[in-house]
Amino acid sequence: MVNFSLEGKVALVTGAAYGIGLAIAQAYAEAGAKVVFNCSRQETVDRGLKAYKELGIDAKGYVCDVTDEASVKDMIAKIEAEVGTIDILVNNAGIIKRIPMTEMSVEDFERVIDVDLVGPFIMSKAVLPGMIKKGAGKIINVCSMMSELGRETVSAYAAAKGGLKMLTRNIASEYGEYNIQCNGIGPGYIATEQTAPLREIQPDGSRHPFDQFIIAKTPAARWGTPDDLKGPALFLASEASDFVNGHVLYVDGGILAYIGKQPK
Ligand code: NAP
Ligand code: GCO
Repeated sequence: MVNFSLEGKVALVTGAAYGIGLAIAQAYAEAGAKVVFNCSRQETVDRGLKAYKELGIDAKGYVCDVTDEASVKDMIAKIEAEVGTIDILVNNAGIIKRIPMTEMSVEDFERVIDVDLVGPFIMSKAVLPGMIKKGAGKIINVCSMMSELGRETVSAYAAAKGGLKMLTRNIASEYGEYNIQCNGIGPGYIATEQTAPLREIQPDGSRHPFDQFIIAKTPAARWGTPDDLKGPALFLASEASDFVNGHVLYVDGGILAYIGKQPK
């Protein structure tokens, strides 16, 4: 029987206090993994610990900014001492700044690149030695529609997520011989706090124009939910995907396949 179990595995999901990361971590816990997570702020870690407790999951949380290599190294050492070698890393932590490029500061551009691209590099570099020593590992990078497509106001985010797709392929290329698989998961438009501004009900009670746009661009005719990521993320973390490497699995309701609803 195909093995989707994560019994005995240690899974680190960055930024998993809520949203997509929490859903992925919940799926891993339900499959038997020991879940650990980190956020850059204590209050977010506390919010996450409360959420895991309410789900009946014994998760451990750490305050760690994925762009701070010294803090990341310290966190990985603590996890290895307190929990065990990390078998599964999900680079989920991410930010977005929606600013027209000509109005975006270099500082804002660089911060998005740091969190969404340099962070996954730092995190992956920190966990790879343990995976090599163990002779197995899974690294899953949370990519995006913007790994494939551009749109107004998200230049930094698209550059980061496009780079993350290629970092995924490079980790797969460089470490595949150690039985380490690195793949991406590419959510479509998912209803989380990050996309809440794009779904705000308008003063006249109508749906946000962008909300209506995404519904028309999605064959499934709906926004995704974090729960839609659970199955694909479990597949990529389990032995079931041991010969899948350097792939980005898009979970987008069909957006990337669809030109958009034609006018009636
Ligand atoms: P979210 O609701 O904004 O949550 C982001 C999480 O990342 C928070 O827990 C946040 O906590 C943490 N975080 C942010 N910066 C961090 C840092 N420097 N170090 C450590 N943790 C950090 O995001 P989401 O919508 O669930 O998205 C999760 C991932 O999926 C992101 O990579 C996003 O780009 C990607 N994605 C989202 C969608 C979507 O439609 N929602 C679609 C495709 C891809 P702190 O602020 O306390 O650090
Ligand atoms: C945006 C959205 C998207 C989603 C996601 C799509 O402003 O276009 O935030 O970028 O977050 O990345 O896959």
